[in-house]
Amino acid sequence: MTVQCNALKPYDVQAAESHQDFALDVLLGLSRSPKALPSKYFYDAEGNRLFQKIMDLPEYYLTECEFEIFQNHKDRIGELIGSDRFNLVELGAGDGQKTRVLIDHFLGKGLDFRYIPIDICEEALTELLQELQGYSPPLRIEGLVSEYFVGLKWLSNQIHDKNVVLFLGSNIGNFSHSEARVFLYSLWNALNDEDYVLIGFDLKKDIHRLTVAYNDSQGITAAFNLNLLRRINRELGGNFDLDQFRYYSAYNVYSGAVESFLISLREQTVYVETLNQSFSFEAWEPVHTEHSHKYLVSDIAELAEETGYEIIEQSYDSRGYFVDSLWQVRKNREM
Ligand code: AVI
Repeated sequence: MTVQCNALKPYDVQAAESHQDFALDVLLGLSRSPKALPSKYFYDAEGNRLFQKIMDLPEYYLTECEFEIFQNHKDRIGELIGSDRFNLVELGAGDGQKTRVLIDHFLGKGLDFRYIPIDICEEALTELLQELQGYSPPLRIEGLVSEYFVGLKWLSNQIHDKNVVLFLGSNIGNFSHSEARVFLYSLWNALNDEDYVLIGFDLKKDIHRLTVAYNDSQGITAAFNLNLLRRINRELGGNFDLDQFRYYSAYNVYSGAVESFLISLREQTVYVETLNQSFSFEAWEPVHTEHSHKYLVSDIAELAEETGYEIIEQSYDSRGYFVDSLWQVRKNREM
């Protein structure tokens, strides 16, 4: 097994850069009105641990839906992807649990591939690589600690290989519609004609089901959001008092997203040492932390068409809550 974390640049360089990016994004996010912090910073080691717990919650249906889809449609997905040698690239791999259903199946069918998980969280990726070490037949694997867009740079160098890119678990939902378009078009640019992309979309559904999924009874989702303030305290020398903020989330029918916030419970000032800056909060002032967009089937068709892909297959779970959509890159030809 080759374990190659951070093939693009030495880790300390990238770590220093991402620390600076974090500081800058916190400065920008807390200086603007309304205040907002990017959800990509949820995923430090503790955030990742909390997200694993969210995926096991009974209310958070998304994970079990995608498991069911892979169990029931792995044959078809394997057949469509074909028998040529390929790179199985996973953007935002996390703990890779669901992907293992596909990996096991592909290995069992004798498909010739190497697995390249890419994730922003080094701890999660290291754990995943360790867990996959004992595979028999051996799995060829190379991990990359990076953000999606750095991952795309790596992909754009794989010009002689067939690539199959996994973007699962409704990660696409954390982009706005315009960000999703830019991301998918950048992915298209980095890929070769006829490469595949498998994307997990959470579909629009009963609003109660959506609301409950992001307001679990154990308060794990609240802790997941509040951990972002704890991360600012630890990494940037902030003095947020977590008891003075409350998690709030609701589905917005106009934006089609579950929108999450941390609300300041009183008038307060927070100092962040690395930024040498104080930020004032009014009582009940919200800080936007995340949007989780939900899709109509027609939105998916439009998105594929606009960004240069052909939809090959849509695989649904039995409740019709979630779809894994297999797309193929189309270049240099009329569709
Ligand atoms: C990672 N992402 C798809 C999750 C979502 O559903 O938006 C993150 C999450 N936020 C709260 N619960 C789960």
